[in-house]
Amino acid sequence: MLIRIKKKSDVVSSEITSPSVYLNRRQLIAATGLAAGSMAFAGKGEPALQQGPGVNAKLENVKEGYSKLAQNDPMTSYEAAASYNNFYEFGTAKEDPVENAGNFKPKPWKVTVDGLCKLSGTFDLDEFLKPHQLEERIYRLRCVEAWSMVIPWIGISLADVVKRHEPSGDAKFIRFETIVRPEEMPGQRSRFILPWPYVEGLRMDEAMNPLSILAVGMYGETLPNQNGAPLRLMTPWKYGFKNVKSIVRISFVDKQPKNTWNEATPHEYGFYANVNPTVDHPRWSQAKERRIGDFLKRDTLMFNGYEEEVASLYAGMDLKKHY
Ligand SMILES: Nc1nc2c(c(=O)[nH]1)N[C@H]1C(S)=C(S)[C@@H](COP(=O)(O)O)O[C@H]1N2
Ligand SMILES: [Mo]
Repeated sequence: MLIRIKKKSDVVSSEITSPSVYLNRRQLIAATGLAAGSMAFAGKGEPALQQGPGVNAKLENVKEGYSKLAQNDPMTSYEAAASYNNFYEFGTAKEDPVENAGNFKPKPWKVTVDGLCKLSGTFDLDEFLKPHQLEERIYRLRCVEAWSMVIPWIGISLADVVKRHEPSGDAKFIRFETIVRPEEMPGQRSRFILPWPYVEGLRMDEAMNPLSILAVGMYGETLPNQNGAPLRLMTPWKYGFKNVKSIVRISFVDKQPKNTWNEATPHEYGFYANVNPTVDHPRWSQAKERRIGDFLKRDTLMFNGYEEEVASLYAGMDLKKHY
């Protein structure tokens, strides 16, 4: 089922410029190597960069989906979106994921759906995705660190996934878990970085909101490893850390799940993590952000600009308390 919401500020796919084809020398070498079917650059000083466009598989049968961009809010280049990442399983520096994720194997992949639902089980990714329509969604991504991007994701509606697996009335939250594979994810060899696995959660009504998707691709192609291949969450009104990558388990639960960053530093990161320019991080202001590629900072928008779509979910809640 395709949910389409048309708003005056929508931009249709045909108006979107193609991803930047600029690649630096190292990326060009890696991309060429990969395109020729060679993984020879892995482990030889040149990381096997999963850089596109054209390196990852092109996704077919993608519907033009909901996209809400302010005018003059252009897309981030593919190069930036695929090389400036947070994915602590591969290291804590922004360039670590692209450099260390080359040996990660997102295929074959299985997803377990369990907990309070009728259709539970472990599914091959293809089987899990098959009943659903792929859609393109161009969303702003606002990291809690006060930088942002605009990325064209391809994914499936999370609400459709929920409906298909038929949660019981007791299921109030969904919990998502990232894969644990320390042999392929060097960051996971240290438990001082974060407690593994990385876990995130949503309240059921947040999961059912039409903006929530499970992404399998970006810029027309399957996700690069560093962006959370092969399956990651995307909730554009929340800080980036909610958008858990490389998901292997989806559980329907009755209690609010403990999410990783809240466990790690509860006074800094909560469960809701809604983008809110009026609630500062204890160590910095959230009023402004730097769009990657821009020089000047811009104002951060309430709910990252998706207030119309999601504000009603939090009616009556004190957002200073539920940060
Ligand atoms: N498993 C896992 N998921 C994760 C993270 C992480 O470290 N591990 N980082 C989060 C943070 S802080 C952000 S901002 C986004 C970044 O997504 P991107 O690299 O695709 O832009 O992923 C989120 N998902
Ligand atoms: Mo983030």
